[in-house]
Amino acid sequence: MAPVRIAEARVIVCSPDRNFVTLKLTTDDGTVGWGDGTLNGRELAVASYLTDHLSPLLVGREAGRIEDTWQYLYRGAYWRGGPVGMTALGAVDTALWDIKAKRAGVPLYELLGGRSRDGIRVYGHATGATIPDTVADTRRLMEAGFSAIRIQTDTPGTQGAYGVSVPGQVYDPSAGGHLPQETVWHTPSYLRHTPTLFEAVREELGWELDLLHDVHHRLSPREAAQLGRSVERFNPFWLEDPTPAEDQTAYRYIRAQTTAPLATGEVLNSIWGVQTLITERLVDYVRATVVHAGGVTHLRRIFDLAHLYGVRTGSHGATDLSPVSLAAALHLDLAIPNFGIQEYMAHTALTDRVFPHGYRFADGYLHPADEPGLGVHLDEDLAAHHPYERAYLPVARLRDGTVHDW
Ligand code: CS2
Ligand code: MG
Repeated sequence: MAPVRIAEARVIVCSPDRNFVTLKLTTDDGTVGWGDGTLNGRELAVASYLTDHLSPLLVGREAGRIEDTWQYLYRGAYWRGGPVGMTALGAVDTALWDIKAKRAGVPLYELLGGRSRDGIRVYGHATGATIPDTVADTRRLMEAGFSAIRIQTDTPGTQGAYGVSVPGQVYDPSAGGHLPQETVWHTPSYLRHTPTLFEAVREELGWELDLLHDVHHRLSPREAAQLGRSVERFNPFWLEDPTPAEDQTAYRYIRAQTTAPLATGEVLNSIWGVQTLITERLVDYVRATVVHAGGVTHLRRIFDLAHLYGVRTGSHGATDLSPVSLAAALHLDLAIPNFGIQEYMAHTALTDRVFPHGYRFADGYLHPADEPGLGVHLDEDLAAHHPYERAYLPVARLRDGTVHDW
């Protein structure tokens, strides 16, 4: 029987409330596979990498040779890795796994070892301009069924602390317009304020709830150690990205100074980028994702390495990762032995309409679709009504104007 081959590779860039890059692979027997290629603020770089460089290599290839295609595109680039290349490769890999599962007539998780759990525990996002606002938002999410909640609040003395959304709106830091929004950051204010946020939530809502917090790359190792020590008594589930993640050895210092659990990896895109963090047990959770870390194939490798060292998963799942990426993440999360938790920042209703999907939220858990493949697709007719709009992530500056990590 002749192998099924890729007949068409198409990239759709659309903006249903925010920009997404989606790869559609179609085989010569008509099977369609979908992949997310969204890189927030640099979307068109991935779209071009896919359209201008990878698509000509994909048409005619056997769709079932996923590993061979991964190695061919990764090593064949010579200039391997990096966020753009690994996001493009992630889109191809995810689409090929979608095709393979559809042709096998099973949900993707069945090809990844089957269910290791019934559902995927997720964490929600409580935000507020003030601590009372964040406490109230945390209570709202508890009542919605979340047992793990990330808490973020504005910090007096700063302008635009990370993670605080406009009340009633889905959090999305990418502002439209022709230049990035600029925010003002002040670390001493943040180090003073954050423990009081944890204290207020614990006092008001108790100790059962798992509390997460995203530092978002903004501290030095010493400052991160100080923050860790100051919140240890509130039993955090994790402190995320305490320092810029690419300096993996900074975590040696932080780890030695505090028992606060640590999580990082959302901006890292290969097993080599998390190798030290995992093999030296410098983190408790690795946050790499399907879309930015080379797809299902490579992310599984990262998770298996993490399993060897007692590190659990906690994949990134913000609104700038499309429902295609989230759907794929859920299948992997369902099968791996060292699942920790999955980030779930619900998309807007419009995004959900443009990306019809079968995954569903219930009582603090997400459940992947049980249909063959990923259980998600892009409604191309609807998507065509929402064209790309240039958008950037913000840039942070210190009070003296120095550019800082946003
Ligand atoms: C954040 C993200 O969800 C998170 O943990 O770090 O919201 C991140 O800021 C965005 O994905 C950047 O595009
Ligand atoms: Mg984060």
